[in-house]
Amino acid sequence: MRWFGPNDPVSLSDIRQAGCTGVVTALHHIPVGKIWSIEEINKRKEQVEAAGMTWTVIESLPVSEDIKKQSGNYKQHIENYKQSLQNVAACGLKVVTYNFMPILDWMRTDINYTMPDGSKALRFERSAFVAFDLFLLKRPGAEKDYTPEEIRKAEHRLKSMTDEEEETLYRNTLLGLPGSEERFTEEQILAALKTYEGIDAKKLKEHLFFFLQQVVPVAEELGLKMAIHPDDPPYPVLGLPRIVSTEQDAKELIAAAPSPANGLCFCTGSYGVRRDNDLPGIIQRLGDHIHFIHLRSTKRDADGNFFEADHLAGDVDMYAVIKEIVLLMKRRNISIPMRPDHGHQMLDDLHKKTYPGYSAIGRLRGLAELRGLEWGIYKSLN
Ligand code: DNO
Repeated sequence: MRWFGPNDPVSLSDIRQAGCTGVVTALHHIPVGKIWSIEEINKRKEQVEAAGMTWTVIESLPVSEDIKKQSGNYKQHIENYKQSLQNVAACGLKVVTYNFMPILDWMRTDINYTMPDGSKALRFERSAFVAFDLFLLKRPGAEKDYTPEEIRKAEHRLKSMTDEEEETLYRNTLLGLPGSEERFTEEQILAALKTYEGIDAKKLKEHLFFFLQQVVPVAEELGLKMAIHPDDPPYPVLGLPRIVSTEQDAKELIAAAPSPANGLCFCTGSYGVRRDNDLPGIIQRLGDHIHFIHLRSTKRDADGNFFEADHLAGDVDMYAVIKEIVLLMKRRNISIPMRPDHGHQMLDDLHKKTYPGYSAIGRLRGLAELRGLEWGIYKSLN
């Protein structure tokens, strides 16, 4: 399971009782672009080990905005990234997750979507998002990104919202970074968006490939595996390019710096939002480059909305996915780290304050179901 560090309301002991043998975590307190020191890495590692678990997967060693834009201090930041890789390898860590999404990480419009059973899920509602972009954020030029029909629906949606709902939508959409409570102000986000003017998908890919060509040889030498998390949702948002959304994107980034160290965090919840992503097929074709797996399922509809479903429900065929993973692990003769991604807020957790998607009990349910599925498939193949 993921652990956000000492400030996480879910403790290491809770995670261990869920049946986990390891956690994935990161040094969230170190500013993006700065070096992770051996001392800080070891401190975290010792905390995890003292709780009877291991830490081998980092989620995430973040890539700075300067690196994504090739602006300002990006060369220094790449050098710092390489140094951090040296340090994490020296401490015995194995997999480095990162992403290349401009400015924002994952995005949802609703973090309290009530499921029929009373639990709460994360949801992306297209009309609410368009209403946010056009009428709350008032992003210059936003109308160009939407059809007249979408704009009409967004107007209608806005009219149905109370002031409080507007504020909540604003807060949810700009929540940005898992593990932090911070959110962008309107001025900050508009200013940040402006700095991406002139950076289209082609350019952003060039920047990603340049970054990979610098860091992948270092990772390979150190025996580390790099695992890029896909875009969530897997398409452009707020006029920003998104370049890790499809199998084709994944193939291109692997080809840009060919190495066993250059790989993917295969997030079924993110890739799975697109109907054109064939998840079991991606595992078959790109399996040698899958170094870390997030298991989650979403349910989409024809209007472009989706919510996070139960781990074994929704649009992801979890049986087919896990079967491919089990076959892949047999073929490669390794155990690929994986975790239940997100979970519904349920039972006692409904009354607690937790990071959106990362309450304990919903993830425990996901973990239990996924582990059972994996075990059953594994047994049936032996
Ligand atoms: C969301 C997570 C992502 C992921 C980063 C990896 O819950 O899956 O925020 O950690 O994109 O860099």
